[in-house]
Amino acid sequence: MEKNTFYITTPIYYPNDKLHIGHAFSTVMADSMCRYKRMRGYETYFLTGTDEHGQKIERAAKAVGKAPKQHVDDIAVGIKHLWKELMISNNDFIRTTEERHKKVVQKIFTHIYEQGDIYKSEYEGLYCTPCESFFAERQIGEGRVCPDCQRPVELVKEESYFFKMSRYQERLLKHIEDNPEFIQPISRRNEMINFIKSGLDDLCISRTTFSWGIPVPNNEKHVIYVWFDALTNYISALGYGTDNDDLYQKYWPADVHLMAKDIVRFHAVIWPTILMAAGLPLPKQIFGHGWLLLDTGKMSKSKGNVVDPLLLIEKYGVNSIRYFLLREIPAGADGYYSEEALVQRINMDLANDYGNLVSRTVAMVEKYFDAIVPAPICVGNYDNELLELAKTLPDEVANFMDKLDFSSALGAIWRLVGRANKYIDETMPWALAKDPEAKDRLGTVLYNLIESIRIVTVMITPVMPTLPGQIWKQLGINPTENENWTATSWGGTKPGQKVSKTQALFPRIDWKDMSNEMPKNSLPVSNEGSEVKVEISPLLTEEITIDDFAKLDLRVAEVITCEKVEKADKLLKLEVRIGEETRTIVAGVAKFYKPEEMVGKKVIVIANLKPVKLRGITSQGMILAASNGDDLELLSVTKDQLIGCRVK
Ligand code: ME8
Repeated sequence: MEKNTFYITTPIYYPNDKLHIGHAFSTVMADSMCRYKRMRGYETYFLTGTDEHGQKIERAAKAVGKAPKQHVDDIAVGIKHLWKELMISNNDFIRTTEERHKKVVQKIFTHIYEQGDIYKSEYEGLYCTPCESFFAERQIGEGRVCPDCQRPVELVKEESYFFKMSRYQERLLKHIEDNPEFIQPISRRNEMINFIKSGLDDLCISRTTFSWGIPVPNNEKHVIYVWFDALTNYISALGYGTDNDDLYQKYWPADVHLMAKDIVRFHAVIWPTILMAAGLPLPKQIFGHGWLLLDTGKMSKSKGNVVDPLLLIEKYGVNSIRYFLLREIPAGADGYYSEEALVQRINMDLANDYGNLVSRTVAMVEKYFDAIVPAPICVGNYDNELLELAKTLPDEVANFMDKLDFSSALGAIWRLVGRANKYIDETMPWALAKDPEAKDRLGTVLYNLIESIRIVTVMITPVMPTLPGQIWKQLGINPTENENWTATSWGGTKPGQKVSKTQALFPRIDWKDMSNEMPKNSLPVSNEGSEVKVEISPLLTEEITIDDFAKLDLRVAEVITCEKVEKADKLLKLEVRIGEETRTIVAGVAKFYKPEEMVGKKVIVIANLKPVKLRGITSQGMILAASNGDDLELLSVTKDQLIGCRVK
C-alpha cells in the first residue's frame, strides 16, 4: 500500500545574523507544500531549524563579543519568531547544538569509521568559510576566490579525517540516473550528473584549527565538518538511532529536501553518500529552487542588500508576502524582488482581481437577495465556460503543486478569478436585477460567482493560510467543510447561506506613499549610489489632427506566450490575443522583461502597423513602451475585460 505520509525539510539556517526575505522563500514554499499535502489527507512532517556549528559561526560570535552558544541562542529566538509571524507550521525545529542531534552525528561517524570508510590523513587545500566548503586547486580560478560566493578562500593545512566519498561515485551516479525524480528540477539534475562525472574526491570531514563543533568520537582534538554535522539533522530530528525512532520509521526516507540551488551539491552528493555508507535509504527528492534576486544580484548580507521579512509582514500582511514570494519565483528559476513589484502584485492580483471579485459579489447578494445566497436554478449563457474551468482547474492546480510549481499553480488559480470577473461583465447582474422575470437567472449567476470564489479560496489556502477564515465569514460558509482538497468540487456552497460584507480584504496601496516612508534597509541598493540621469527628448512641434491619430488602431492585447529570439539579445517573440485574433509580435524588450514576466500582461499594441520581418519572424504589430534609453516600461492595463478594446 502506498505510504500516506509526507516528510519535507527546509535547509537549517546559519544563525549568524537575521534572516532575510530570500531565506523565507524556502520556508514559505515548504510550508505551503505541507499545508497542501495535509489538505490531500497526508500525514505530514515538516522540519526546519538552525545550523549552529562551524568556523563561520565561531567567527561571527567573536565579532560581536559573545560565546558561540550565547550568540546562536540569541539568534535562534529571532528565527523562530520570524517563522511564527510567517505562519510556518513546522512540526519540529532542530538546533544542531542539541544533545539529541550531537549523539546521532557521532553515532553515524563511528559507524562509518568502523566499517573502514573514514581514515585519518592530512588536508592541504582551500576552504571558503562563508560557504563552509572545501575546494580542490582545480576548482579555484586565478583570482583565488570561492567559485560559489566569489569571496576569498583560505589555505588550510591540518590533520583531518576523510570520508571515502570517491568509493560511492558510481553508485550515486547510477541512483541519479535510475531515479529521474531524485534531483529536481532537471537543470540541477544535469549539473549534478556533470559534477559527479568530473570525479568525486574523498571528503575532509574534520577540522582541528577551531573548536566550535561536535567532537570526533575518541579524538576530541577534531570537530566534525559542519556539513556532515548539519545534513544529519534530517534524521536526528526523527530520533534515528535512538530508543524512540517512531518518527524515523514513519517518515524516512524524506519526500522532499527543499533548498536553493547553491546548496544542492551538498545535498545531492555529500548527503546521499553518507547515507549509503551508513546503509540507510536515500531521500526521494532533492529540489533546488532559484534565488530571489534584487537588481543588485542575489540578496545577501555581504552585499548589504537584504530585505527584512518582519518589516514587510508588518507593512503588507503575511498573506500578501507569502503570495508574492510563491507567485514571483517561477519553478526552478530565479525571481526578482522589489518593493514596487510586491505592491503591484498586491494591487493587481489581490486587490483588483480577487478582492474586487469578492466584494462585488457579496455586495450584489446583499443588494438583490437580502444577503441570502440564492439557488442555481436557471442555467444560461456563459455558465458553461465558467463551470467547465472551475471543475477542471483543481486537478491542474494540484498537478503544479505536486511538482512544487507554485508560481504556475497560482497563475492557474488566477485564471478562474479572471474568468469569474469576466462572467460578471458578460452576465451583467445589474441589468438582470432590473427585470423581475430574470430573478432566477440573477440568482444562478450570483450562486455561480460565490461558488467560484469558494473554490478559488480553498485552492489558495496552502499559500495564504489566514485568508480563508476571512472569506468564509463573508460568505457564511462553514470552515470545517472547506479544509480538504475535496472541497474544490463544484457545489459546496449551500443556497440559503447568509453573506455579510466586511472591510476590503486587500485595500489598494498607493506606491508613492509607501516608497516615501520605506525603511532604508528594505530598499534595493542602487548602482554605486549614482542618480539615474533621464534624457528627455524635446517635444515634437509638428501638429497632427484627431483624424491623423484615429488612423492608429491601438488595442489592448493579452500576451499568451513569450520566448527569446535565438541569437538576438534584445528581442522577444510574443503571441498576443486581440479579442478573438492571435498575432505574432517581435519586441525589443528582452533586456527589461523575462519571457515568463510577459505572459499574462495586457499590453497596448499598434494593430494596423505594416508587418515587418525581424530575424526571419513576421512581426504583426508593435507594443507600446515608455523608455529613456536605459530603462523601459511597457504600457499595460489590468482588467481582463478590456482585452481587444480600442485605446483612444
Ligand atoms: O546554507 N533566494 O544555510 P543558510 C532564495 N546552513 N533562497 C535563499 C536566498 C535567496 N536570495 N538566500 C538564502 C545554509 N536562501 C546551511 C544549510 S542544510 C543541512 C544546511 C535560502 O542560512 C535557500 O534555501 O546560508 C538556501 O539554500 C538557504 O537559504 C541557505 O541558508
